[in-house]
Amino acid sequence: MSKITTLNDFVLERQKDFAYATGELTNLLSDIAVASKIVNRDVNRAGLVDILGAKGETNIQGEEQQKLDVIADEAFIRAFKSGGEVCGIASEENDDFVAFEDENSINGKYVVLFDPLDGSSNIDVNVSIGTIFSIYRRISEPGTPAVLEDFLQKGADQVAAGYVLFGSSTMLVYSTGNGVNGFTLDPSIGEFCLSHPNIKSPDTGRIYSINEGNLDRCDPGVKEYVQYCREDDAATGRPYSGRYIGSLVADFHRNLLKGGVYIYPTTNNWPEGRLRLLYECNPLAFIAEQAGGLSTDGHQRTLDIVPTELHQRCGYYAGSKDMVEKSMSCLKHKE
Ligand code: AHM
Ligand code: MG
Repeated sequence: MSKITTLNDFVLERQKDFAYATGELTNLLSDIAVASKIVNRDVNRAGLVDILGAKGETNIQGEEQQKLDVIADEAFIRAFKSGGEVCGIASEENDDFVAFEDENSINGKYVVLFDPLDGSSNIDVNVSIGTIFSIYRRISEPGTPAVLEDFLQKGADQVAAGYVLFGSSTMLVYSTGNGVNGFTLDPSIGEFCLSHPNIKSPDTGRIYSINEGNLDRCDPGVKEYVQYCREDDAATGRPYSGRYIGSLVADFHRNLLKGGVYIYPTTNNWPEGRLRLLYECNPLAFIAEQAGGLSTDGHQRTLDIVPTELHQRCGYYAGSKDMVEKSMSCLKHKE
C-alpha cells in the first residue's frame, strides 16, 4: 500500500523549493486548508441548516450576497488574521481591502486576494462551487499597515495561488510556481491528501466552456471560434463537447484535467468582461500556466496585466495551450 501524503506533509517537504523559505508561506497554506475545511463543513450542511439563500445585501458589484458567501468570507478572514503571516486581504465580497493592524499581523509578509465562494448562483441548487486565492509578497514595509499598492500587483508576481473545489469531493489545488498539485479531502480523517501530483494540462482537448447564450453579444471572433468548435472534423475530433457549469472553478478544473478551454469574453453587457482579474482570473491563470496551459484576456497574457483597481474585470480565455491559441487566432482574424 502506498503512503498517504497529507497537504501538511507536502507543503513542509516542499518548503525548500519556495523562493522565500521562511516557513511563513507554509503556515499560510495550512491556514487556507483549515479555513477550507470549515467552509466545506458549512457547504455540506447548507441544505440542513438555515444558511441557504440570499442574505438580502448586495456587494460592491451590485450582486446579491448569498449567506454562504459571507460565511466563507468570514472564515477565511479569521484564518488569515489569526495566522500572522498576512498583513491584509482583499476579497470579492468586500468593498475595499482590509489591512490587519494588530500586533500579530502588521509584520506579516503577505497579502491574500480571494473569492471566498465563486459560482454563488449555484449554491441553492446543489451544484459545485469553489474558493479561489492569490498570494503576493507585500510591497510596503513590514510593521506598517498594508496599502493599495500591495494588492495591485500583476499576476506574474504571485508567489502562490490555488483554488478549493466543493464538488463530488472537495479538492484543494495550488501552485507555488513549481508545478501544480491537487489534494482531495478525506472526510473520514479530515485531511487533504495528495491525489493529483504534478498536474499537467493536455495541450489540446475536446471541451469548450462558454455561456453560449451570450454569443450574439460577443466579438465576431468569439463566434468564429465557437463555430470552429462545433464543426464536424474527424481529424481534430470535432465537434467538441460544450460543457458549462457556470462555476468557474468547476469548469476550469475539469478542463485542466481533461483538456479544454474556458472562455468568458467581453460582451456588450459586460464590456470589461464579467470575471474579476485579481480574485478569479489571475490565480487561475497562474495555475493554468504552471500546468503547461495558457491564459489571456483576448489580447494579452492575463498575468502581464497591470491592475489599476481592486474589483477590475477582464475578458478570460484559459486552458489547454493549443485551444487558447486557436481562439486567439480567431479574434485577431476578426479584428
Ligand atoms: P460570482 O463570483 O458572482 O459567482 O461570478 C462568477 C461566476 C463564475 O463562476 C462563472 O463562470 C460565471 O460567473 C458565470 O457567469 P454567467 O452566469 O454570466 O455565465
Ligand atoms: Mg466569483
